[in-house]
Amino acid sequence: MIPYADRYVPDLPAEQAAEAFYRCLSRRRTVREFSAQPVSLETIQWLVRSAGSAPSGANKQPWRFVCVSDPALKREIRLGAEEEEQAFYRERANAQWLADLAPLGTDENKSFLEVAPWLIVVFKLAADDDGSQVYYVNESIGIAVGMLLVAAHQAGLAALTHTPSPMKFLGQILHRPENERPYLLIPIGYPAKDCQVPVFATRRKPLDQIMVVHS
Ligand code: IYR
Repeated sequence: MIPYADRYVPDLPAEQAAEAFYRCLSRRRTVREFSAQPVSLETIQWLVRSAGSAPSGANKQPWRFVCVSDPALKREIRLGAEEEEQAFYRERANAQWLADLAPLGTDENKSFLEVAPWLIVVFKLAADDDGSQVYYVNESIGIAVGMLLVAAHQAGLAALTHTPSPMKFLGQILHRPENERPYLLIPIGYPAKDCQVPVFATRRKPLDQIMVVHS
């Protein structure tokens, strides 16, 4: 053990620091219309470092963030995703699911996969690279992705948590080893200048519906 000497201490009292962060974070929107404006590799590296600082079961860090800006690969990924999404919208989704998605205006066209300057393809490790066990993988990687989204937001970037299903094609296109399973596909970039977001997605449940207090 070592002393926790570099603890982050905000300039503000906890209530104000917490509120200020909420005011920033509550302006995050999931975006499907990206600008082609480039984002540097250095920026993406900082985002992935933030994600990689997440807590994980036994600190196994059971994740890999495959970052793609190569246009040919982005195109392949788009074509793979659109193939699955065509099947989803035409056959796999039931009527209720399609009704729930209607306010988002989504369909099988996934042009954002080519427009966004970066695609971060998140893989979860079913075993560590040396074959050893990993723990609480879903919890760990979910936290890491949350931290990635927050890091992108505070850098002024927008992201989309995209889940073409099934996602097997991602491992094939990116030649990932057997222990890596696709988890999420995250286009990242600046929002398009005339970017629209669904008003439906801005409606957050009020605190009394998401919070129970015993004090
Ligand atoms: N994966 C599809 C469908 C989709 C499903 C849910 I649940 C969403 O919140 C959004 C979309 C697509 O990306 O279009």
